[in-house]
Amino acid sequence: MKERIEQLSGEFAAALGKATDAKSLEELRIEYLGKKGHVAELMKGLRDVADKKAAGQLINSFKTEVEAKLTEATEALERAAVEAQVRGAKKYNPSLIAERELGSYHPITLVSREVEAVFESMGFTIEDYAEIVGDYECFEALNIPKHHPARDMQDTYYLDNGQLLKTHTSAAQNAIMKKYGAPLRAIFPGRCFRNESTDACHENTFFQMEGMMIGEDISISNLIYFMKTMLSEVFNRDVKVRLRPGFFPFVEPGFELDINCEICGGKGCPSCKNSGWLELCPCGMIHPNVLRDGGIDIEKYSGFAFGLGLTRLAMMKYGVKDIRDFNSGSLRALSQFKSL
Ligand code: FA5
Repeated sequence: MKERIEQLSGEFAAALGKATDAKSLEELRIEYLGKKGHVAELMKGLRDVADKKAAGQLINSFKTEVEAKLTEATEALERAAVEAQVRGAKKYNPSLIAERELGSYHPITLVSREVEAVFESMGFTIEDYAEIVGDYECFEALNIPKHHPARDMQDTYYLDNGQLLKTHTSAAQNAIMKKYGAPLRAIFPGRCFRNESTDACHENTFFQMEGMMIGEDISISNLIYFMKTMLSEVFNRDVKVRLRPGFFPFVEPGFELDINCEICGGKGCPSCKNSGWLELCPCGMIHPNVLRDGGIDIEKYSGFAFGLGLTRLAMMKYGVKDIRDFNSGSLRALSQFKSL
């Protein structure tokens, strides 16, 4: 009996090695485990054996081994079939586990993190702030009283309760001054909204990053130093910028910091409205009224603030010609930032 089982075991192993599909595995199962199969034939042979118990144990362990190996081979075949189907799947099949593509960060997130790292290394904290704010935070606390003509520069979307979608990250200045007092160094990135027509460099929903530094003896030189450091770190080289006077009721003096258009190299194109320059980061020394409203002692402290156009910075850094691509949701465009 023992010799016969050893012989069958060898034959089974050889046949299993050759069985490459479900049909041949099934044939093998019938040949060994079927009603008239080898195991049944061994059982019949028990009649003629003296030590029935030992022989029965041998037959059982052979049967268990055959069953286990057949199950293992069947499962391996099924797994291979599913994997092949997933790889070459043409039709939707809810039972298949689809291969998942890795996502990627949005370019605004990438550029925001870079700027955050630069300012963090210079001792700035990063603050988060609401997108829905009150008229006071967005305008009045920034020295823009009701009916002031400067309100015309930033039309927005109003809610029934009188609140509004913030037009600029400056809307957080007052709350942050009240939260920390002086001295302070903080940046606060955020989404802004404006009710205006869109074009290659204007969106109705875009990102800014506000920065504020308040302390004793803070001057325009500090402001220029921080702006230059941030831009050269983000672009990894010196970039051409120009500083010109700019009017914002919440700073005095105020400046417009423009960047040479990286899309056309300064020749003029739709991305820079054919001027060769793109308004990127208005800034200035914080107006005493704004400091006072924020609870800062204006006899002791002064400070600067800037409002970096993050979405425009991403345009310049990555050479994106049309700002509207960022909100397009087009994976074809956005997946290009995967490797950055
Ligand atoms: C402001 O929003 C001021 N709060 C900035 C500021 C902060 C000035 C602190 C002084 C001190 P402005 O409206 O220019 O300013 O917008 C700032 C930047 O945001 C622009 O230079 C531009 O880069 C970006 N920006 C403004 N409007 C849009 C828009 N519609 N689409 C995309 N980017 C915009």
